[in-house]
Amino acid sequence: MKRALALIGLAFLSVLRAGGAQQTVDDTCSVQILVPGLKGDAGEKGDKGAPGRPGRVGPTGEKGEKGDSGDIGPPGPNGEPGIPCECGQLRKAVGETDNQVAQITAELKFIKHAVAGVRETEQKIYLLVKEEKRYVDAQLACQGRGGTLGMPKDEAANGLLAAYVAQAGLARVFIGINDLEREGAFVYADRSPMQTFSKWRSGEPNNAYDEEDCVELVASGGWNDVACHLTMPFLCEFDKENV
Ligand SMILES: [Ca+2]
Ligand SMILES: [Ca+2]
Repeated sequence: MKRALALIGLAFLSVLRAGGAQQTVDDTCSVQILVPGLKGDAGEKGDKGAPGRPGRVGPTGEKGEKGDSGDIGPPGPNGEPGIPCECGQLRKAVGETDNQVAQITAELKFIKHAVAGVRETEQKIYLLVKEEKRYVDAQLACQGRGGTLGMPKDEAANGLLAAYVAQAGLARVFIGINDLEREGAFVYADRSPMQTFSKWRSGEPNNAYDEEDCVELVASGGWNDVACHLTMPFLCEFDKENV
Protein backbone atom coordinates (compact mmCIF):
# COMPACT_ATOMS: atom_id res chain seq x y z
CA MET A 1 0.00 0.00 0.00
CA LYS A 2 2.74 2.37 1.02
CA ARG A 3 4.44 1.50 -2.20
CA ALA A 4 1.38 2.40 -4.15
CA LEU A 5 1.01 5.73 -2.37
CA ALA A 6 4.63 6.53 -3.10
CA LEU A 7 4.13 5.82 -6.78
CA ILE A 8 1.05 8.07 -6.82
CA GLY A 9 3.11 10.77 -5.14
CA LEU A 10 5.88 10.55 -7.70
CA ALA A 11 3.42 10.74 -10.52
CA PHE A 12 1.93 13.92 -8.99
CA LEU A 13 5.33 15.52 -8.68
CA SER A 14 6.10 14.89 -12.30
CA VAL A 15 2.86 16.65 -13.22
CA LEU A 16 3.74 19.66 -11.10
CA ARG A 17 7.18 19.78 -12.62
CA ALA A 18 5.79 19.77 -16.07
CA GLY A 19 3.18 22.51 -15.46
CA GLY A 20 4.76 24.46 -12.46
CA ALA A 21 6.91 27.55 -12.94
CA GLN A 22 8.57 28.63 -9.74
CA GLN A 23 8.73 25.53 -7.52
CA THR A 24 12.15 24.05 -6.83
CA VAL A 25 13.31 20.48 -6.81
CA ASP A 26 13.87 20.64 -3.03
CA ASP A 27 10.24 21.48 -2.49
CA THR A 28 9.19 18.44 -4.43
CA CYS A 29 11.09 16.11 -2.18
CA SER A 30 9.58 17.40 1.07
CA VAL A 31 5.93 17.60 0.06
CA GLN A 32 3.77 14.50 -0.40
CA ILE A 33 0.24 15.24 -1.41
CA LEU A 34 -1.99 12.23 -2.18
CA VAL A 35 -4.54 12.82 -4.88
CA PRO A 36 -6.55 10.07 -6.73
CA GLY A 37 -5.44 9.42 -10.26
CA LEU A 38 -7.60 9.24 -13.32
CA LYS A 39 -10.00 6.36 -13.57
CA GLY A 40 -8.58 3.45 -15.53
CA ASP A 41 -10.31 1.44 -18.19
CA ALA A 42 -12.84 -1.19 -17.06
CA GLY A 43 -11.25 -4.55 -16.37
CA GLU A 44 -12.32 -7.81 -17.91
CA LYS A 45 -15.42 -9.40 -16.52
CA GLY A 46 -14.54 -11.81 -13.66
CA ASP A 47 -15.46 -15.46 -13.45
CA LYS A 48 -18.84 -16.44 -12.01
CA GLY A 49 -18.70 -16.66 -8.20
CA ALA A 50 -19.38 -19.75 -6.12
CA PRO A 51 -23.09 -20.46 -5.22
CA GLY A 52 -24.26 -18.58 -2.11
CA ARG A 53 -25.30 -20.22 1.12
CA PRO A 54 -28.90 -21.54 1.37
CA GLY A 55 -31.35 -18.92 2.65
CA ARG A 56 -33.31 -19.17 5.94
CA VAL A 57 -36.42 -21.33 6.20
CA GLY A 58 -39.45 -19.27 5.23
CA PRO A 59 -42.68 -18.84 7.31
CA THR A 60 -45.29 -21.65 7.38
CA GLY A 61 -47.85 -21.34 4.57
CA GLU A 62 -51.65 -21.29 5.01
CA LYS A 63 -53.46 -24.62 5.46
CA GLY A 64 -54.96 -25.99 2.26
CA GLU A 65 -58.60 -27.20 1.85
CA LYS A 66 -59.53 -30.82 2.72
CA GLY A 67 -59.58 -33.19 -0.23
CA ASP A 68 -62.51 -35.43 -1.25
CA SER A 69 -63.03 -38.82 0.50
CA GLY A 70 -61.58 -41.84 -1.20
CA ASP A 71 -63.67 -44.74 -2.56
CA ILE A 72 -65.07 -47.39 -0.16
CA GLY A 73 -62.66 -50.27 0.23
CA PRO A 74 -63.57 -53.90 -0.52
CA PRO A 75 -65.35 -55.96 2.25
CA GLY A 76 -63.12 -57.75 4.74
CA PRO A 77 -62.96 -61.53 5.13
CA ASN A 78 -65.66 -63.43 7.06
CA GLY A 79 -65.24 -63.73 10.85
CA GLU A 80 -64.76 -66.90 12.86
CA PRO A 81 -67.93 -68.97 13.58
CA GLY A 82 -69.65 -68.03 16.89
CA ILE A 83 -69.88 -70.20 20.00
CA PRO A 84 -73.17 -72.19 20.30
CA CYS A 85 -75.50 -70.57 22.90
CA GLU A 86 -76.62 -72.20 26.12
CA CYS A 87 -80.23 -72.32 25.00
CA GLY A 88 -81.77 -74.48 27.73
CA GLN A 89 -82.73 -71.53 29.95
CA LEU A 90 -83.93 -69.54 26.96
CA ARG A 91 -86.12 -72.36 25.70
CA LYS A 92 -87.58 -72.79 29.19
CA ALA A 93 -88.38 -69.06 29.43
CA VAL A 94 -89.96 -69.08 25.97
CA GLY A 95 -92.00 -72.13 26.89
CA GLU A 96 -93.28 -70.48 30.07
CA THR A 97 -94.16 -67.36 28.12
CA ASP A 98 -96.09 -69.45 25.60
CA ASN A 99 -98.07 -71.01 28.45
CA GLN A 100 -98.87 -67.60 29.90
CA VAL A 101 -99.97 -66.31 26.51
CA ALA A 102 -102.21 -69.35 26.03
CA GLN A 103 -103.74 -68.81 29.49
CA ILE A 104 -104.35 -65.13 28.87
CA THR A 105 -105.82 -65.89 25.45
CA ALA A 106 -108.22 -68.37 27.05
CA GLU A 107 -109.22 -65.80 29.69
CA LEU A 108 -109.78 -63.15 27.05
CA LYS A 109 -111.96 -65.55 25.08
CA PHE A 110 -113.95 -66.32 28.22
CA ILE A 111 -114.39 -62.64 29.06
CA LYS A 112 -115.24 -61.78 25.45
CA HIS A 113 -118.03 -64.32 25.51
CA ALA A 114 -119.25 -63.28 28.93
CA VAL A 115 -122.12 -60.84 28.72
CA ALA A 116 -121.09 -57.43 29.95
CA GLY A 117 -121.87 -57.04 33.60
CA VAL A 118 -122.88 -59.66 36.14
CA ARG A 119 -125.90 -60.30 38.31
CA GLU A 120 -125.53 -60.71 42.04
CA THR A 121 -127.41 -61.43 45.22
CA GLU A 122 -126.18 -61.12 48.79
CA GLN A 123 -124.33 -64.41 48.54
CA LYS A 124 -123.86 -65.02 44.83
CA ILE A 125 -122.44 -63.57 41.66
CA TYR A 126 -123.78 -64.88 38.34
CA LEU A 127 -121.98 -64.61 35.03
CA LEU A 128 -123.60 -65.37 31.68
CA VAL A 129 -121.21 -66.85 29.10
CA LYS A 130 -122.28 -66.71 25.49
CA GLU A 131 -119.78 -69.33 24.32
CA GLU A 132 -121.72 -72.48 23.41
CA LYS A 133 -120.50 -75.60 25.21
CA ARG A 134 -121.71 -79.04 26.15
CA TYR A 135 -122.93 -79.38 29.73
CA VAL A 136 -119.76 -81.03 31.04
CA ASP A 137 -117.48 -78.49 29.36
CA ALA A 138 -119.62 -75.61 30.59
CA GLN A 139 -119.37 -76.92 34.15
CA LEU A 140 -115.57 -77.25 33.76
CA ALA A 141 -115.35 -73.67 32.45
CA CYS A 142 -117.14 -72.38 35.55
CA GLN A 143 -115.14 -74.62 37.90
CA GLY A 144 -111.91 -73.44 36.31
CA ARG A 145 -112.73 -69.98 37.60
CA GLY A 146 -113.75 -71.05 41.06
CA GLY A 147 -117.48 -71.46 40.51
CA THR A 148 -120.10 -73.93 39.22
CA LEU A 149 -122.93 -73.80 36.71
CA GLY A 150 -125.73 -71.62 38.11
CA MET A 151 -127.97 -73.34 40.65
CA PRO A 152 -131.24 -71.46 41.16
CA LYS A 153 -132.50 -72.73 44.52
CA ASP A 154 -135.36 -70.29 45.09
CA GLU A 155 -137.79 -68.16 43.14
CA ALA A 156 -135.76 -64.98 43.55
CA ALA A 157 -132.57 -66.48 42.18
CA ASN A 158 -134.42 -68.19 39.33
CA GLY A 159 -136.16 -64.93 38.38
CA LEU A 160 -132.89 -63.05 38.45
CA LEU A 161 -131.25 -65.57 36.11
CA ALA A 162 -134.21 -65.68 33.73
CA ALA A 163 -134.16 -61.89 33.39
CA TYR A 164 -130.41 -62.00 32.82
CA VAL A 165 -130.88 -64.51 29.96
CA ALA A 166 -133.76 -62.56 28.43
CA GLN A 167 -131.84 -59.26 28.55
CA ALA A 168 -128.91 -60.93 26.81
CA GLY A 169 -131.23 -61.90 23.97
CA LEU A 170 -130.74 -65.62 24.56
CA ALA A 171 -133.45 -68.29 24.40
CA ARG A 172 -131.89 -70.91 26.67
CA VAL A 173 -128.75 -71.63 28.73
CA PHE A 174 -127.39 -74.57 30.67
CA ILE A 175 -127.80 -74.39 34.42
CA GLY A 176 -126.27 -76.66 37.04
CA ILE A 177 -128.92 -79.37 37.44
CA ASN A 178 -128.73 -82.99 36.18
CA ASP A 179 -129.81 -86.58 36.75
CA LEU A 180 -126.65 -88.10 35.31
CA GLU A 181 -126.04 -90.46 38.25
CA ARG A 182 -129.55 -91.82 38.61
CA GLU A 183 -132.38 -91.33 36.18
CA GLY A 184 -135.05 -89.04 37.54
CA ALA A 185 -133.06 -88.10 40.66
CA PHE A 186 -132.11 -84.50 39.83
CA VAL A 187 -129.33 -82.91 41.83
CA TYR A 188 -127.53 -79.59 41.63
CA ALA A 189 -124.05 -79.29 40.18
CA ASP A 190 -122.64 -79.25 43.71
CA ARG A 191 -124.38 -82.62 44.22
CA SER A 192 -126.85 -81.12 46.66
CA PRO A 193 -130.33 -82.66 46.14
CA MET A 194 -133.31 -80.74 44.83
CA GLN A 195 -135.29 -79.09 47.59
CA THR A 196 -138.89 -78.05 47.54
CA PHE A 197 -138.24 -75.44 44.90
CA SER A 198 -138.30 -76.38 41.22
CA LYS A 199 -139.36 -74.62 38.03
CA TRP A 200 -140.11 -77.42 35.56
CA ARG A 201 -142.06 -76.39 32.52
CA SER A 202 -145.29 -78.22 31.88
CA GLY A 203 -144.58 -81.83 30.86
CA GLU A 204 -140.93 -81.70 32.01
CA PRO A 205 -138.72 -83.39 32.86
CA ASN A 206 -139.63 -85.95 30.21
CA ASN A 207 -136.27 -87.62 29.58
CA ALA A 208 -137.04 -87.55 25.86
CA TYR A 209 -135.44 -90.33 23.82
CA ASP A 210 -134.18 -91.59 27.16
CA GLU A 211 -131.18 -89.28 26.85
CA GLU A 212 -132.10 -86.06 28.65
CA ASP A 213 -130.02 -85.83 31.81
CA CYS A 214 -129.09 -82.15 31.85
CA VAL A 215 -131.19 -79.02 32.38
CA GLU A 216 -131.66 -75.75 30.53
CA LEU A 217 -133.20 -72.53 31.77
CA VAL A 218 -135.33 -70.80 29.14
CA ALA A 219 -135.71 -67.03 29.02
CA SER A 220 -139.20 -67.16 30.51
CA GLY A 221 -137.76 -68.83 33.64
CA GLY A 222 -138.87 -72.46 33.14
CA TRP A 223 -136.68 -75.58 33.30
CA ASN A 224 -136.44 -78.38 30.75
CA ASP A 225 -134.34 -81.52 30.76
CA VAL A 226 -132.22 -81.81 27.57
CA ALA A 227 -129.45 -83.96 26.17
CA CYS A 228 -126.10 -83.19 27.79
CA HIS A 229 -124.22 -83.29 24.45
CA LEU A 230 -126.11 -80.30 23.10
CA THR A 231 -124.12 -77.09 23.06
CA MET A 232 -125.48 -73.77 24.29
CA PRO A 233 -124.48 -70.72 26.34
CA PHE A 234 -124.32 -71.19 30.09
CA LEU A 235 -124.56 -69.43 33.42
CA CYS A 236 -121.79 -69.58 36.00
CA GLU A 237 -122.32 -68.99 39.70
CA PHE A 238 -119.70 -67.85 42.24
CA ASP A 239 -119.95 -67.64 46.02
CA LYS A 240 -119.00 -64.12 47.15
CA GLU A 241 -117.06 -65.70 50.00
CA ASN A 242 -114.74 -67.27 47.45
CA VAL A 243 -114.31 -64.29 45.14
CA1 LIG B 1 -132.85 -87.91 32.52
CA1 LIG C 1 -137.02 -82.49 28.22
